[in-house]
Amino acid sequence: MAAINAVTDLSNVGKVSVITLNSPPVNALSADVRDGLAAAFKQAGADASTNAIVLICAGRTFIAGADISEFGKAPRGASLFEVQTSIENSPKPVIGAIHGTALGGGLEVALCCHYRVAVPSAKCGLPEVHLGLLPGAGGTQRLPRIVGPEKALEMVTSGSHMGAKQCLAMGLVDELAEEGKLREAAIAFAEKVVAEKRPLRKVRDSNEKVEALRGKPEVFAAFRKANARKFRGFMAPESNIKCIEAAVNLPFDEGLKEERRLFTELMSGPQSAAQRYTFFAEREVWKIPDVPADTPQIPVNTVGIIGAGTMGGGIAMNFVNVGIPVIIVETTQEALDRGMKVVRGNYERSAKNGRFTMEQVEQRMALIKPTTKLEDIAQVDLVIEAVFERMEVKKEIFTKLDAIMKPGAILGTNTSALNIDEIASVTKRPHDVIGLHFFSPANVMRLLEVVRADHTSKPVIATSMAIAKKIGKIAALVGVCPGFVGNRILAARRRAAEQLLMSGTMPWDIDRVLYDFGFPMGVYAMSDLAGLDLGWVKAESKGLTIRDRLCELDRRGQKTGKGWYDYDENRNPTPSPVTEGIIKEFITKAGNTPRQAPDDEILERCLLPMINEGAKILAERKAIRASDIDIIYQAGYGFPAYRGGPMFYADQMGLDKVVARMKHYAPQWGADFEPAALLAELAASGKRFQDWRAA
Ligand code: TC6
Repeated sequence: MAAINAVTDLSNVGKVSVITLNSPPVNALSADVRDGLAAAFKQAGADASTNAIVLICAGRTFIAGADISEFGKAPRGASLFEVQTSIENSPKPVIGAIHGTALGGGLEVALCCHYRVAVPSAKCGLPEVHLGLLPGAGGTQRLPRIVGPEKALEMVTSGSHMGAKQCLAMGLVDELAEEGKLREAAIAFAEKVVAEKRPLRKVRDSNEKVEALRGKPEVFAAFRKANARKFRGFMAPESNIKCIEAAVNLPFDEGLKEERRLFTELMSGPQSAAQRYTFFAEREVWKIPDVPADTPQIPVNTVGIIGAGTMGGGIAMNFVNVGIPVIIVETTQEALDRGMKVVRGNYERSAKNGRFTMEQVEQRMALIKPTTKLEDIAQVDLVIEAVFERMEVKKEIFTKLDAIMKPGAILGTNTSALNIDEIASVTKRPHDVIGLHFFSPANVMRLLEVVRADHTSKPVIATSMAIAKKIGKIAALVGVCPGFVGNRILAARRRAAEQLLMSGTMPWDIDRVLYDFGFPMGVYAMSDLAGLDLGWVKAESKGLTIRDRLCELDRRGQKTGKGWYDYDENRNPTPSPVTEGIIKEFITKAGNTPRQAPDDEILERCLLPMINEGAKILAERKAIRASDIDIIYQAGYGFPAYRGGPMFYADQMGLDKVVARMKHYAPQWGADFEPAALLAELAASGKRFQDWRAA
């Protein structure tokens, strides 16, 4: 085997040249890889002793795409286009040998090979849309020529990974190889191609499938319409669709030009910058500076959950979904039965929607053991308390847990706001106590805030993060403070919205601006969904707040058909004159002169306090890094992915401008607009949140 460069080897097996890439972790198309490929194809093409070429990768995967960390930097080395051209125009047949994942630029390279062989576990896809991009190396022009424009539309706009068998059926792969025998199979396939004198098949020349859709714009119109809600606010899906349209309507080279134009537009825009940032943020969030990856973990084979309410039931589903048995405890048989019925109902609904079979529903239900005896959970490895938010109740439960749980069990609480140090203080093992803050509905929402208390041990933290990954969540480690990270920032936005309301801006105007910004719903629509009566006690209500008055009128949200908004029978909201009347009364009583804030002011006054609160959280070390806050906001609160999160949004705005706008509002709107020390400091030194790390 001859080394072409540090990441590329070339060897001959009989009459086949084998080019092997080895650039861990994922063989991304870095400058070195491109240089290596360009040189290797040149050398193999000129080698008179071989008549075919196999391209294969070492390590866990085929090429997983362009090197995302190179985006936005000055170009170096051979271009991807050069590499692709040398493959496609090779005088000898080139066979791509795929294992792991052929993604993005990786699949685009494979599409330039004349043939493709894959192991059954391999996956192919064009996930660029998740990075706010489109496959900019011919993928949008070649893919529809193989799989057809309709399937290509679906693949490029969803970014989904297709299994090898599916790829074989679609013609994306020509042959499946036995698992673990890819190299031999690809070489044998190459020999067969030569023996049978098969042509140097170029995908670019195959026009039948794209031409079949020419003159049928209605197919694209229908696709756009069917996906309008899913694509709302994102630029990349529309650009991907336009590229497939170009593949259908233009000759190949013209289509490539259009693809390049749209790719460049996306690459230089703010959305892709946010989505690329998110890609790395989602990986960084698992890394905890003082809890290294080799921290010992506690095996978690059984879980106990206290409370069979909406939260407890939803949490239980996460574990049984991955085959971990759960014991769920309630105080009364009725509450237990009710909770189990809700869980069963959720599963049966999924079965009805075809997500799994009734047999699987029964298998999952069989993994949940309901009980009214707390002692039944004494031997579980992890217990999660999910009862209502009262400190006395939580303390009572943790005192009991301390008495009965086996040594070393992890004691988790799902509190969303209470002081976990105080809860832990009633036990003799505060090092085993941790917050596991799931978001409702717990079986659906991706986010888990893992809350580290003063004495939580490192193995307990490492295990909690690992278990979160196992159950498919994205976890962020946060510290104890009121509301932790997510709800604390949400409270800041809520205070800002209340100020807007009390100065004459109506809830539906605030919500409209937040929705247009990209949130799935605004402050008041969310309050209607959650129920205005959360924490409201009828007997104690004295009509002192707008919420009291609304609840007193039984305007308790969607569930009573009215809240901040009025709802029709399909739960469509309309602004409510009753709510407006009550708000105006309160404004008058407070002596305020009503003024409708313009949209840009509404947005700034909602977002700036969130950013400021985020800065305080970082300074207090309640979050490890700004990008963790952004992950929390995307995964738990619907912050639009194409804006990155509140902290990235601030970075993009420029922290000096953030500070200037806050100072503009501070004299009138108070403390939430006084720039936090860290924010002021970063702004003054021209720095960004994303570069800040705790000293
Ligand atoms: C494209 O191709 C555009 C082409 C047009 C050109 C004109 N670049 O996810 P993991 C790193 S766009 C750089 O934990 P897994 C990752 O940061 C690209 N780095 O592993 C992590 O680093 P860390 C289209 C990358 O086994 C490490 O590798 N392709 C890239 O759970 C391991 O990653 C994609 O969007 C990259 N492309 O999943 C695919 N990929 O250890 C993106 C990964 O320092 N990648 N890294 O934290 C993936 O979806 C997954 O990484 C995976 C492996 C499925 C390949």
